Amino acid sequence: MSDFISRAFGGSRRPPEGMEARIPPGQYYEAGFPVLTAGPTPTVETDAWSFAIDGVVGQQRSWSWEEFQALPFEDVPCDIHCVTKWSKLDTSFRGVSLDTLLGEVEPLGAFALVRSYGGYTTNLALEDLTDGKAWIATEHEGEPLSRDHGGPARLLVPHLYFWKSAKWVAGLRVLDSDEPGFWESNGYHMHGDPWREERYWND
Ligand SMILES: Nc1nc2c(c(=O)[nH]1)N[C@H]1C(S)=C(S)[C@@H](COP(=O)(O)O)O[C@H]1N2
Ligand SMILES: [Mo]
Repeated sequence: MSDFISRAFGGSRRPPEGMEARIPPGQYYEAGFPVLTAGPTPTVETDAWSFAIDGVVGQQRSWSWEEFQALPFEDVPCDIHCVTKWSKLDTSFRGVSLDTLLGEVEPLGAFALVRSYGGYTTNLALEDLTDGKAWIATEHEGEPLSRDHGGPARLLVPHLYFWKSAKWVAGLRVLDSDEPGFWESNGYHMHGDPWREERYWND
């Protein structure tokens, strides 16, 4: 009966047939695109936006919006997984690979603390940001990224829980050691692999 009701209202939490294996343990299928933001949604105009890499690097660098547009963009088809248990399959973004950006600064440390306009931070190992695993995305499904979803630009790291994909991204600092960001200081896992259910500190 409850299954009938959820189907009747289009709210089935079951993935379409054949896609079950793409839902990590403990997650459910979400057809929409929920918005999850801790705190207010910042307004970031493209002419005031820049992306900067500093910290332990050979040379620090920043890109204005205009400079960023001249970089090579890639289409990124992907599945995304939020720690609040929804997974969205077969979505797509367009952005610049972190390989391109980090390739211009000569990183000397193995970790990064990513920062956003508005103050959000999250930490990642550089090995989770390189080799075609992470992008600075400015489009979602062919449209400019909406403000709610982090526009004008967000980090996209589809292989980790989506809290690592910082919205309204402003830059990253390369570090010698792994330092917790906002959620990681509040009980969430330092790494966040959805296939290993790395949700909280002791997972
Ligand atoms: N700047 C910023 N980035 C953020 C967050 C946030 O609160 N602020 N929330 C994170 C969390 S917990 C998730 S699940 C995703 C949600 O992205 P969405 O709102 O586009 O679905 O953004 C992540 N990036
Ligand atoms: Mo999340």
